[in-house]
Amino acid sequence: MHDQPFKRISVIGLGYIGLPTAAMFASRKIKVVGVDVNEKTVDTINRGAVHIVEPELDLIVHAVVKDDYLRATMTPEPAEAFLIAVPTPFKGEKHEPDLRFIEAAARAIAPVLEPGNLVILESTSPVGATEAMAAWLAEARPDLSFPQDAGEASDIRIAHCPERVLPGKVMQELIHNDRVIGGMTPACSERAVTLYKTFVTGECVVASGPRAAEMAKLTENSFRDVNIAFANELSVICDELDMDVWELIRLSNRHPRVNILQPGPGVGGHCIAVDPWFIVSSAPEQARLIRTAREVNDAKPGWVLEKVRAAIGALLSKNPDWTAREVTVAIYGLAFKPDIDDLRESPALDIARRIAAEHAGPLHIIEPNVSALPEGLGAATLVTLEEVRAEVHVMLVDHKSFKISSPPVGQIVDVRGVWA
Ligand code: SAJ
Repeated sequence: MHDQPFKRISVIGLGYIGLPTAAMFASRKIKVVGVDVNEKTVDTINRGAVHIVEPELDLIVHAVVKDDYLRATMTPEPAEAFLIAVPTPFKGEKHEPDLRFIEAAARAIAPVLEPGNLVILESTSPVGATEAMAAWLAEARPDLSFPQDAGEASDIRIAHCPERVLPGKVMQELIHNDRVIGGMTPACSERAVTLYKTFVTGECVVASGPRAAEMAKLTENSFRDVNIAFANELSVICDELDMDVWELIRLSNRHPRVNILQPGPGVGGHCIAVDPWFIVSSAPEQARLIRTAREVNDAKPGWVLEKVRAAIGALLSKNPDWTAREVTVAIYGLAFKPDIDDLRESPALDIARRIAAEHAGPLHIIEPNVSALPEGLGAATLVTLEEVRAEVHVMLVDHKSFKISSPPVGQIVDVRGVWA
């Protein structure tokens, strides 16, 4: 029974992870019902279009909707497997995880669950979230048995299988990355492996349980955050010592067991700047390094702003008859990382907004991946590389087109080492 193929699955949450995953199953000729609370998202997908930018996704969604393998709806329907891919933000000053979207998804699918169904939590979650989800489902469906009470004999199988794909490479990484599968019982894991094997060519590695899978995902992103914090701290130390951090990291990385990541304007996106807090909030006394890494990375935009202020100040002291009104500042890049159009949780956008709020002169912004500026940038103008005319140049994101540009004349604040 465990290796019977799935004919109909449902993906709850059609965002950056849910939609590509739904499209991938549908491309393997499985009927997929996508569920989302946003009517516009549902309508867009049912037209065969996409509401997010991810290479290859638009073509695949178009094809699977046209061939009737993927359909979106706002109301859950019966299926053999349910994958929950909803956001897990944090809340409050203590950065505590906010599980309300998981709870809402669980309560939404509970009425349509049938014996033999598999429920997978894909959202990056704090340790214990899968068990909490199982408890919400059991509360809503006392007529069904769940693994927390019935073990291997349960009507419903439950597992945590965290997504681990990199924005910009989602469609390839979904297929090729290994998956960590944390079932609540061995039978739950086995059923989940059968599901993912539909399209995953990487290994499906079975963890001891959902808690191990939850913690593994948080650990992966914390590992990266700590490494980036190390690079960001080195960049601040090198600035103090008047040294070139890019040369330093290049030289150190020639050691066979050293691999330092790159400093930048701070850490953005919806994962690496969030997930480490889930570890900190479950073990606040013990997670000292992980917390400090978060603080180091979160402090970087403020440090960059100070550098911009100093560059404007240096220019004004060289030209005593100028005021800040005569100084044009150019900002290179707003996205949260290179070569994407995603501006959400972007430290570059945060820095640009803070400059816009306090600088009296013109602001030029070069962001080749967007066609209009987001709000909060005052009277800033979106210009091309060729159009920039500025006295202060602030390099924040190393987009491909910037890397081949020659260093401009004027005061330079380059936090990506593009013109170094
Ligand atoms: N960054 C640096 N220096 C670096 C690398 C990254 O400053 O050397 C910055 C980026 O500019 C960006 C942030 O870190 O602001 C995060 O970017 P990223 O490319 O490291 O990661 P994400 O957030 O796009 O995706 C991560 C991935 N996790 C790991 O690589 C361990 C991805 O595999 C996860 O699936 C994703 O988080 C997620 O959804 O959790």
